[in-house]
This record gives sequence, C-alpha cells and structure tokens, in this order.
Amino acid sequence: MSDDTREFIETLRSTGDLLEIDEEVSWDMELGAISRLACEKDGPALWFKSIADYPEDVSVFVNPMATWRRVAAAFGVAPTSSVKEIYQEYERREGKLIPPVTVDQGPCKEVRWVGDTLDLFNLPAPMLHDGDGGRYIGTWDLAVSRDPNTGWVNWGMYRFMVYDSTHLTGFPRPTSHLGKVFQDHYVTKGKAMPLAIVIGADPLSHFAAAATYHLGGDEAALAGGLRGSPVELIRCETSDLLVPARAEIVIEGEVLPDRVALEGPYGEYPGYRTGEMGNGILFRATAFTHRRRPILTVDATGYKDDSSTITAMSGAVAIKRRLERHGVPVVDVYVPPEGAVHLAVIGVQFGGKEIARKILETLTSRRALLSKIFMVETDVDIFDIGKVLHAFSTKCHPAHGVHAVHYEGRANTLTPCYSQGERAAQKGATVLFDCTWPGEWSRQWEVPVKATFDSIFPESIRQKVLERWRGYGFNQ
Ligand SMILES: Cc1cc2nc3c(=O)[nH]c(=O)nc-3n(C[C@H](O)[C@H](O)[C@H](O)COP(=O)(O)O)c2cc1C
Ligand SMILES: [Mn+2]
Repeated sequence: MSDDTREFIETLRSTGDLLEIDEEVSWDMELGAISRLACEKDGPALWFKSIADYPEDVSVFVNPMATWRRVAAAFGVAPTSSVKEIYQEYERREGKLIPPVTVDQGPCKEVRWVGDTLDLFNLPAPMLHDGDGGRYIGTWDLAVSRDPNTGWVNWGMYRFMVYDSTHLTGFPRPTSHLGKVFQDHYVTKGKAMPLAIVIGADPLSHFAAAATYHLGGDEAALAGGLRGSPVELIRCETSDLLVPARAEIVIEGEVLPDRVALEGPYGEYPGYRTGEMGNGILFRATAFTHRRRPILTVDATGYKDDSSTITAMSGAVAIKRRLERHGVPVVDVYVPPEGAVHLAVIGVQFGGKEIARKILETLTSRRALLSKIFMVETDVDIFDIGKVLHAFSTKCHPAHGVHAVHYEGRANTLTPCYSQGERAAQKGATVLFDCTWPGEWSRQWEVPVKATFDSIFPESIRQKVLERWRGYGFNQ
C-alpha cells in the first residue's frame, strides 16, 4: 500500500498505468484537454514534468484513480481484479477503523511560506476546461476542518479555485460536512473557520475524503482502516489542525464567516458545465508548506473522472448498507462509471411495487444525488452493464414497471436535465425501473425461460459442450 503520492506513482509505473510527459505543456487548458481525453479513453494516470511558466522542480500528477486498475493498485490488490472484487475488498475494509497517529516531523514541511511571503501562483494550478471561472488548485485534495463544539474532524474532497495570490474560493455543498460545520458553528457566531487544504496525500486518504461517510464519521480512521495502517499526521504551522505528514502540499488558512467571493462555473463530474459564476466561500491562506519538488495532484473533472470510480463505489456500498437497514432484500449495488454517479443498479432477491417504493423512499428521504435506478434480480450480473441493459430492455414493463418520486429542497443541483428553476428550488425526481418478473407470475408457467446457454439447456448438455469445447476447435 502506498504511503504517499510518490510511492503511488512508482506503483503505477510498475503496473504500466502511468504516462510521464516530459514535453512542455501549458497550464492554460492544454494540460486539462490532454487529461480529459486520457479519461475518456480509459488511459493511464499522467505525470506532467514540464509546465510552461513554471520551474522544472514543480510537476502535476493527474487522474490518480480514474480507472479500476488504478483503484486496485491503490488498494494493493492485483490491477486485473474485477470491479466486483474491488467492491468486495472495499466492503471488507471499510468497517475496520484505524485511528491516525501524530508525528512531529514530516516531508510536507520541507519548504515553508508563512504570512506575506506566500504566493499561491507559485503552484501551476491548471485552467482545466474552457469557461471555468478560474484556475483550480484544489481538485484531488483533502480539506481538514473541525467542529469547535465536539472536536470532530472532517476530511472532504472539495474543489478550490485561485482567487488571488493569498485567497481561494470554494463550493462545498450546503449539505456537505464542511458546508454544514461552517454554517452551523462559524457563520452563526461570526468566527473564521480554520481550514487546511491538503494536496497529494496517499491515495486512500483521498479516497476516504471523497467517500460517502456519515456525519460525525472520522475519515482519517477510515483511511487508516482502508490502508491497514494508521495515517501519520502532523500539526499545521498556523492552526492546530492535523494534516497527513507525507503530503506534497498543504495550504493552511481560514474561511471568512462574513464574506463570499465569486467561484465557478466549472466542468463538473456529471460531465457538463452547468450554471454560472456564483457566490462561494472565501478562504484566506495563512501558510503554505510543501515537499521539495512538489507534485500538484489534479482530477480532470468530467466524464469518467476519479469520482466515477471512487465516489461511485463508496456511494454504492453506502446505498447497500442503508437498504439493508431498511429491510430491502438487497444483494448488491453497483454505480457504473458511465452513469456519472446519477445511476445505480440494485440487485435484489425479489422486486415488485412494494420493494420499488421502499427503495425510492429510502434513497430520497434526505439528499437525493442519484436520480435513476435499475432494480434487477439475481439472474443478472449487476457489474455487467450489457446484461443490465438486456434485463431493462426485456423485463421492465413500460407502464407498470416504472416508479417515480418527486421532491423539493433536496435534489442534486448539478443534475444536467433539471431546469434552472428546478435547481434553484432543489426540485427533482428519482425514477426506478423494475427489471424483475412480477411476483405473482408462476415461475413454472408464466415466467419466460431465458434463452441463454446457462438457462435454456439441461445440465447434461451444458457439461458435455463445455468438456468438448476446445475439441470443437475453439481456442477460448
Ligand atoms: C474530484 C472531486 C471533487 C469534488 N468536489 C466537490 C465540491 O467542490 N463540493 C462538494 O460539495 N463535493 C465535492 N465532491 C464530493 C465530495 O468529496 C463527497 O461528497 C464527500 O463525501 C464529501 O465529504 P463529506 O461527506 O465529509 O462532506 C468532490 C468529489 C471529487 C471526487
Ligand atoms: Mn465527512
């Protein structure tokens, strides 16, 4: 398991999942366009060694975990592991928490800039997409904040845009843990909130920051559990927040309670630029520390970015747990990368109207990030989107098999199909397609027999064919 970004880069080099680019590239859209195309082609992670206008001792590492091979590498399992195996590995580890340990020395302190000397333009933050509100320095990051009443520390991955040489603006959703803690415990009291933005920690710490995790949950302990060893933390220079000691870059500062500043728009994870420049939170940097030869980590946000694997997988497992708690006969949940965290495939022991309603109610009672659900039976491999599409096309009744709920005040404001009015009111809907046979149909007389090799032949014939397969002349 990698202890930092550099070890992870080495791992990816050894598995053939890294491309090092020595050619000079511009931070102004060229780097973003290369990285975007690499995602869309399921290409390797990219390490840009030479950025125009910047010295050769700063580099940029892009799309750390945007393919399943790289997720597997981060988890320390074979890169050829199937998606299902990777999900199972995550499920096995996510319940075992290992709290972090504190150290008093760490490479993230090798170079320090405090107060007037600091200039955030010293880092080659890219202009990732055309039309972005500015250059984004925080994409593959980990923001550390604390609830002043309980001492609960939250880690989250939230985007941050460079506003000027000492200020950043950001867009933590009001429902995110950072957004909530800031609103409830700092804005109301008129106090500035200490915040540390960590860039380039070990990959599973970033995974934990981006994971769907409960309010009050300790993502640092989650990261330790996923890694199988504690994360080493070190104190900030200008606050008592703790940050991963082996991180590439740490930007320390505070979010001002009485100011807003323009932020966005941005080419978002659903794969669209939606909305206009709006009011974001304003962060004032008080210190900036980094390793020698710092590596800025970046997510080239958009179709099939890092969220399509990591946010999707942690979201799927969280959905499975919630459905289990609510008595749904759920077997497995898959949130496919192509669905941009808007679509879930839910495998159930049995479906029907009642189960459909229960799933919709459970998954939309709080915030509703997903809006499309395929409910399938155990005869379908939910990790095989082709098979899911076959079940949807053939088993979902176009009138009785479609169930929807409507809601207001908790829809996903980034869902591209919603109008500006719906977004403002957080108004939306979730639709479930029941791709299971009706429970009242006789399994013997009414349920059609699937005309596939596994289903429509007697065991004796299947066995004979399989035994003689190569003999017929097939080579696999
Ligand atoms: C690359 C990337 C960027 C993200 N940017 C944001 C963001 O700007 N605002 C936000 O609310 N969530 C963002 N998310 C999603 C959050 O990381 C995710 O919801 C996480 O669970 C938040 O942590 P929390 O539950 O502690 O608030 C992003 C995720 C990824 C993978
Ligand atoms: Mn959290």
